[in-house]
Amino acid sequence: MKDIFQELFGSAEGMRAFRAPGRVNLIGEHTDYNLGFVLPVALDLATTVAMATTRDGILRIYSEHRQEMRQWNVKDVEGLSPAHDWSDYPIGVARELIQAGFPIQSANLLIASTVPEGSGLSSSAALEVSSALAFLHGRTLHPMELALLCQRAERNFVGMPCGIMDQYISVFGRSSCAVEIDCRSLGHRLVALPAGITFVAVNTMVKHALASSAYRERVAECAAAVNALRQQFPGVESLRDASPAQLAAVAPKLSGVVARRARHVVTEDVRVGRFVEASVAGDLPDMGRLMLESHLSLRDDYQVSCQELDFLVDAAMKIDGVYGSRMTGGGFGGCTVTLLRADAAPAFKAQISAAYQARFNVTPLVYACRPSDGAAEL
Ligand code: GAF
Repeated sequence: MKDIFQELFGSAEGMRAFRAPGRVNLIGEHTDYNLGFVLPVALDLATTVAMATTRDGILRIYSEHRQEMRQWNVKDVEGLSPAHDWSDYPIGVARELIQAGFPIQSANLLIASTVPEGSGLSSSAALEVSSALAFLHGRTLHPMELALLCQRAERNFVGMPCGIMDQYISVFGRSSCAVEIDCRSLGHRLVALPAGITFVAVNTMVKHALASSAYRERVAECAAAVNALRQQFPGVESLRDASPAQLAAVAPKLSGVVARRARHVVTEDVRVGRFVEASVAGDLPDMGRLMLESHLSLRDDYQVSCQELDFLVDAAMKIDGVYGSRMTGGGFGGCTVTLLRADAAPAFKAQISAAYQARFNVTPLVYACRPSDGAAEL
């Protein structure tokens, strides 16, 4: 990275590099903004931002993936409007840092990433968190504040009303464990994964372009369900608080769509708890069943799947050694995650690729999900 930095900016003096991982979510989808539970794993796919301060008053950011350089006067950063491209992530973070009392210095930044974009593996949060660490350049910010600040950047500047899962796991990920996050208390516990198994992500190669507007709609539909629930059960402040029985009681007052959205969230929260118990007990068939139930609920009730994701899940379930499979992330494309015996992974990769290629004439990328640590300086 130092060589590229030197070549791009003429000097790599004082360069420091910061890494933040992408994630795969094992279960608990579209529950984070309903203040429920999620169970992601930080991956060894990560974004690295290298930075060196300069004295010319200019902030330059180069994206290796896009092969694009952007530059701004540092003093203008606070007042910038979104450009609706990749630069909104680091600039959104820079603005939040300024507002939090961390002035942005004149600097050169180089972004490099192995997290595939638009694939449901959280390339956005990896970019936000690694950019924030680069801008901080050794200044300390509490890890929870770091995650929340990056979430604010995405909500306020990028304009995506996301929950906290992606930024949280990018900061707090741990190698060898999944992390169960309580999205209301913002506490977490580490969940050991059974021996002899592995998780594999398969990329439909469909970029989730529809996701942003559909995501917004889902957030609004969940809020509508909470409003109706509250009239009858004043203690319900978010779907996290609603039991299946309470939801059934108000269902006749909800539109069919809103009732289905709420049913997904309420049942998904229950599945996260059961999945964690099954993981601790090493009950692989139960873990697999819960993943499949999650997928069907996302497909039928939450309606955020697509034919490519459904195909991959169905095809995975027919392959030897597979316990369960589901879409992961926001949906409308991106990846599935599959739980399988570790020794079955090579054959799984070959068979799922061949099946997808035969059906869609597209070669899917397949990633071994290796749990990794959260963001840090390299
Ligand atoms: C996206 C969002 F950014 C997350 O906050 C989460 O809601 C996820 O979709 C769905 O579970 O990754």
